[in-house]
Amino acid sequence: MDEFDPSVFVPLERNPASIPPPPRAPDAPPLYITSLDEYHTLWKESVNRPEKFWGDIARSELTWFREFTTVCFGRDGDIAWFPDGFMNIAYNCVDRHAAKTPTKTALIWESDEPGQHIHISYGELLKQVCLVANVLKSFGVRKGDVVAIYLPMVPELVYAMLACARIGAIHSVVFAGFSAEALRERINDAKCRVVITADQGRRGGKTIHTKRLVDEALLECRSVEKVIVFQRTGEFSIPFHPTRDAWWHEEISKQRPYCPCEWLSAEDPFTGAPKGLLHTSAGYLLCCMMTSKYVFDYHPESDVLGCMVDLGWITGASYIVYGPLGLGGTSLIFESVPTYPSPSRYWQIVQSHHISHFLVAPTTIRALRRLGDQHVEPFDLSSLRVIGTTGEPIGPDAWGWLNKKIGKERCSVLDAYWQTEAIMIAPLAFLTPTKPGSATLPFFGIDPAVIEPSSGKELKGNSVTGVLAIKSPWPSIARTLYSNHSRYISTYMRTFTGCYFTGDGVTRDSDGYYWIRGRLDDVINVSGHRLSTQEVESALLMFPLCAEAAVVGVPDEVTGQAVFCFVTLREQPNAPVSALTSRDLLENNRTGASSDTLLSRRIIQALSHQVKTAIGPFATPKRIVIVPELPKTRSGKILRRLLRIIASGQVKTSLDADVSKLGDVSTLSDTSILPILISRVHDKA
Ligand code: 6R9
Repeated sequence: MDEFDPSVFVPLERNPASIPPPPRAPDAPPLYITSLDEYHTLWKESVNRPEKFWGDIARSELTWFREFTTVCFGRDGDIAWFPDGFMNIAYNCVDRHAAKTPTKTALIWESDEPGQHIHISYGELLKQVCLVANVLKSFGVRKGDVVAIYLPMVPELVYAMLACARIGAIHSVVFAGFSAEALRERINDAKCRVVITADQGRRGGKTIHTKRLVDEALLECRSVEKVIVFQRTGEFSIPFHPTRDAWWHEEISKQRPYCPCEWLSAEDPFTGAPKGLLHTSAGYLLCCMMTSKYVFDYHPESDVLGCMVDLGWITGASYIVYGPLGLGGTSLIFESVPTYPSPSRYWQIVQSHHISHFLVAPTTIRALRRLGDQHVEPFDLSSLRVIGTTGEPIGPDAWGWLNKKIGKERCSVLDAYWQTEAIMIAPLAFLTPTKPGSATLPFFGIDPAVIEPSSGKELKGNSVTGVLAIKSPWPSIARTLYSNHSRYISTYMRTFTGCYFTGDGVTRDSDGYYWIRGRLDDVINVSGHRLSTQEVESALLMFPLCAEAAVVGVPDEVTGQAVFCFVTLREQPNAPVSALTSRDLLENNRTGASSDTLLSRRIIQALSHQVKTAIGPFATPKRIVIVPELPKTRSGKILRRLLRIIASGQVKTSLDADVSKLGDVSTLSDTSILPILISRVHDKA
């Protein structure tokens, strides 16, 4: 950890006063937790007496086939929660609600084409899940088998996930925009015997040849015996392998619509999450439900949760499926993209489906904000109560836009920090005073420690910066890395003895609020000064024209490493560079016209000055390149690894041989950006 010097994060003079939560509408359902004092009392209990705290909650919130007698067993990464209890996730998410409220809407599906949507009741959901579960059983899928699901965002994807949970199979959901190669890798890693897919997908008005990609992937997947094909578009000319492939609709027509639930141990694995992490049944479900309830103040009787992310990302699994359905609420599944057919699509959906809870990745919000307020203004967003972002720091500017333009200053706007591995730090809606840019206070069961990286000692008290670790065990922590427990222990549990290591830098400010400072591997060493890329990005983002920024370190003969910045610009600037219009800039940017124009030069100078004054002359960027988009994963994380290689000049052309130097680009959401990035770097180098 000696690469990391916490003094690079200088947050304290930027420790703003907290903003009180907005007043609650008179007709809003009552808060679960009514005061900050109550939160503090419960939080203390959750970390001081975790067995009592989680035991009580697990008993009251989950339905058990056989109730546990032991709450927690083991320590330091080798941990089991409720180990002698038996339950089933699908039973908890479907059956128990179908019995009580069979006609209540469980899922709203909004298709790629606006206006086309369906409502699926709990009764119908139970039937569909059972049918798929029986199909899987008929193909020999048993408890512990891994099923790959490569479907577009259709209700059948949720049926398939819950069908797996019902029979104890482990689902590996692969985003249907991933390449054949990425799919193949995931299938082979988990040795899947069955793949569930669709003939084609529709996304943003375009057709995706899903089945064709599966066929390509399966050329080198020995383990797969069956491919179940859901007919999304009904395009019959898709290739069909007579013995291996089976139509979804034909197979379910052979099955009865009830399938008994497998009794699963609370500790049975149920999802192989991305990153190869394994979650177990009861702990994971419980925490999805509890965060939906307490962080988002989600009331299943009346609220509609619209979590606008892919189901292949843990956030989608947790807040499209397991959180809201575990509580018996209504959840939206969205097939399209936020800009189809126009950048108003989200707001249209909020209006027409009366979304109360809107969750999204900050990157999407920054992109929409960049396109201008005119796309938001005509819509009635009065159904919204809570807006949540996760996955990346949201930053005060984008937070402010969400608060003002979307939430109209009457919604709780929450920045939730968590990882695939665990659920961790977030404000409680309508309760925790917010500081834009801070994830605020820990969730129940999370006892954060700020660790001094070189000594590994805990930094007690407030106004400290270091590495974020978690001291106490809690139920939703991922239990292992698939087939590699020793790596799991060494990555997460051994770095700082007795603590779970997050890999993120953190500041606990003078009020005890947590500020996530970015991944520790994103640190640049300029002439011995260690800089966090996030710090430079925040400085760039303070410049009004800058929409997004990604900063990487490149080798430099003099300084060791130098700061290299990629930025995108806003469409509707309210900028001090008054001579420039946003159109000029974007046009200049899009057409690929030489970036060496007066316009871009002036912006680049201003941005450079911004960094210099905000951080110090040593941080002055070596290069700032204006680009139309940044390379991101589906969940909106900037792939700095690719930018680092491109910025260092190792990739000179867009020819295959050169691009292959970038390594695995399968998680990139849009590869068409790569040639543009490469040429922009070489434009002026
Ligand atoms: C849910 C998810 C985890 C990493 C995490 C951190 C970053 C997530 C954040 C945040 C700042 C937030 N991260 N939420 N950084 N503020 N509110 O994203 O899981 O894909 O595993 O990523 O994302 O760096 O360590 P995952």
